[in-house]
Amino acid sequence: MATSKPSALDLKQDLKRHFDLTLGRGDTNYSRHYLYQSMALAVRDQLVSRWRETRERYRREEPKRVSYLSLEFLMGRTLHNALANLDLEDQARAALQDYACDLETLETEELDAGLGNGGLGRLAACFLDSCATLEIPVTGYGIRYQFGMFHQKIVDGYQQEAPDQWLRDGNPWEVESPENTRRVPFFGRVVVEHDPQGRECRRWVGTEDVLAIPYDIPVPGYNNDTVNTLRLWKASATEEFNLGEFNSGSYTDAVSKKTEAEQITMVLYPNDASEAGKVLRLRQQYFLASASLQDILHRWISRKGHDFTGFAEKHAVQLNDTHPTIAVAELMRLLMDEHGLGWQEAWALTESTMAYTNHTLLPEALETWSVSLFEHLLPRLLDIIYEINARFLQVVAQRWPGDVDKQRRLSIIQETPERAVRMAHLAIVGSYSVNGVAALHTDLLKQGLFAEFYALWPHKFNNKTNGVTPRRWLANCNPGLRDLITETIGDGWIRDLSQLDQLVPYADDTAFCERFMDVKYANKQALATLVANKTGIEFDPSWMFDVQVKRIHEYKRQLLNILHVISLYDRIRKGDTASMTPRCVLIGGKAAPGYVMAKLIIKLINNVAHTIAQDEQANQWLKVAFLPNYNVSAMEIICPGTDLSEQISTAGKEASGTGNMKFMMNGALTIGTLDGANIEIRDAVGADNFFLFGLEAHEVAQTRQNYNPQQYIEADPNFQAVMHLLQSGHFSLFEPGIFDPIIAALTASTDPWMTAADFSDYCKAQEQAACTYKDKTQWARMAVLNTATSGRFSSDRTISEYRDDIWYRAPEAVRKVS
Ligand code: 26V
Repeated sequence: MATSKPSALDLKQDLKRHFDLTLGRGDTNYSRHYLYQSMALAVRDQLVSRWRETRERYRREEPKRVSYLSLEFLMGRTLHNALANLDLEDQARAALQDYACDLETLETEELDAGLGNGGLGRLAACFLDSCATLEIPVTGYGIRYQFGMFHQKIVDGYQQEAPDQWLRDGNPWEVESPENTRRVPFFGRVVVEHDPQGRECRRWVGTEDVLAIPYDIPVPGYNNDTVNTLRLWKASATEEFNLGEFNSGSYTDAVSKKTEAEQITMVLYPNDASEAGKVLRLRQQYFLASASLQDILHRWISRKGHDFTGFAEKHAVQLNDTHPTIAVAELMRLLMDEHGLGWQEAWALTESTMAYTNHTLLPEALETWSVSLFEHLLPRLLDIIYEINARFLQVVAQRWPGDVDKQRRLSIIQETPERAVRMAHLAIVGSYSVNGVAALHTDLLKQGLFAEFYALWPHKFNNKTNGVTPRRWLANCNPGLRDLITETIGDGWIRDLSQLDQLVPYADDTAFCERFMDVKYANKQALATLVANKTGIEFDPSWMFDVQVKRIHEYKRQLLNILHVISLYDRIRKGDTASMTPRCVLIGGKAAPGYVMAKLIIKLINNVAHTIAQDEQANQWLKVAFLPNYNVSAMEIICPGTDLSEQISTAGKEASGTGNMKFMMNGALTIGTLDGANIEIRDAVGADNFFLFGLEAHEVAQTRQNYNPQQYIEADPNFQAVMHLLQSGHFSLFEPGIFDPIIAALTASTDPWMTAADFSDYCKAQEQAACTYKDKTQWARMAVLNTATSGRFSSDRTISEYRDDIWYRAPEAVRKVS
């Protein structure tokens, strides 16, 4: 490291100074909370000089910059990651010696930054870590939500939502940067004017503006001197609200407008399953896109003036799903209306700058915004979208002359049931790269959802299989395994995860396998403690730990999991335990507050867990717990302590999955369908080391043609017994009929998730897993092989591919023809 590291004494002095002076706590009040704050400030001090140097280096060297635009960054906690990346853990421990508090305990004082829903938001956070580690000049742009993902409580088995007050005690990791405030217009109308050369030009007037104030969060690379930036925007009312209207007598109107402006960044939308369609959500999207693009353009103009030659060679903007896609039209607006470029020039620049990542195939999650809403909120942007569409439809007409239906299908504007802007179409038309997040997902995009775009522009489409950061998801969350691996193959794997393949031979080394399983056992003890503390249910670490944690959604099929649990329960009641393996089943995840079926599934899981907990006999073999408020920090305890990872979505529905990768790295075996990245996980570890079941994506489509769930139930006595228990109200004795909607969905010929079709095969695979678990040597071998072959699923690999194929693709390839 070029920047010198502080000694233990330096850090100790900094800690004391912040405790005594910055926070003014003296030495009488050693509350853990203030101690955490002081440590965070002391560590932040260590980041700031590297942060400044990184900014200066980028300014000097002028590398191509990447802006990662995302409505979500699910960062979790920061302190441990910062200490580990700066290699200051030992110093921090030493600094704490006088304070009767160990580092691990101190770290739990930090609240998670839960600024995301699930996979998409956590992926953005993993990507930032990899970009800083690979020293790529990437800035994350997002929203500083006052309330992140809601806090989930379970009351009588039902999910209850409470606000997430993560900023309550302040946030030591952010630095407000008011000098970089931007102004974002809304509402108003468009007028046509003529410039001095007599050319027609449009002006957006009468707007109600909102200020965007940036808060910067440092993103340190692993053991290098790079500190990148995550810039989160907060909405604030403009001065005019305060001065103009306040003084003109409309005091209350002014105040309500002020709060309306500040609403924009108040709360994260908690539905990741279907689009919200709410005006506030569109305001958030435009707010982020506009403020971020103004930021990017400001830096360019302050150095190069209004000559945009070479801009696209120096900038790439990655759109994390369609959420920030209004950026395509906003960049056009800024370049034309604010900086005087003509359409051609502005478009050439826009479409060689933007790149779009798709994260879902589910039609209900594809965003459309009604034209009338657009017209009202962003009239100038709608104008521009119409023009983009008109020019695009000419390209379509040239390629497929006379095919009006094709034009209708490809149009950025949907006509029925209401006129609406299709954000995915805008993203594809406006980007030089379109990528999916796992091989199967990208194939399905090319052959299904976006087939006609693929026919038009095959060169735009590419795959980037997701990954997760091995720092947070192995080295930091599993120190026992980290040390064992490092002792065995050195520590190069932390930067280059492919080196884990050197562990493959150790799968047949008895001593290594024993140590590997000892680490697993200790991690299971820690997980059992978490489960006991949060649910009161006691997990026995010698039993198999079978875990499914992720958002609750029908396509992820937590229902299939609990049906299997019911079948085990039924077997125990019937005394069929001779070949049984005792297991602890853990399920966790949040349901979107308006998603009735997902919430009912949570209730079913809780009722089944409760029934089993009450049953002495069942308890000899089976424990079931629903972990409330699953989040990033919970996963850091869960994945190291898991034996069996449940990745059981209906094939073709899970774009990639990333939890599957975290479990694999930490030596869990997967039971899963051929969906998303599961396919690549199975290819990497070998079919023998993966419990496969279920229909494949193409079979799902076929079977759907004349699907009859009853037929699957009748063919399997085990399934009949499960349905009988459910239908008889066994799990809802005091609330008769509450699970009827679940039974109806499961047995409907229209069930899109085809749970019944996969049930029997799933139980078979579970049986095989249970059987394998009894053979400790065999299981250990398979677990080691999972860790050893997980190298490909590092986000460092993913980000190297984004860097080489998308962000730094040769300019001539970037400047695509249209
Ligand atoms: C969708 C929507 C719809 C509108 C309302 C707000 C909202 C918020 C988030 C989303 C995201 C849905 C897409 C998503 O999270 N996809 C997940 O992305 C992961 C990272 O690529 C991937 O591993 C998961 O398979 C995929 O479901």
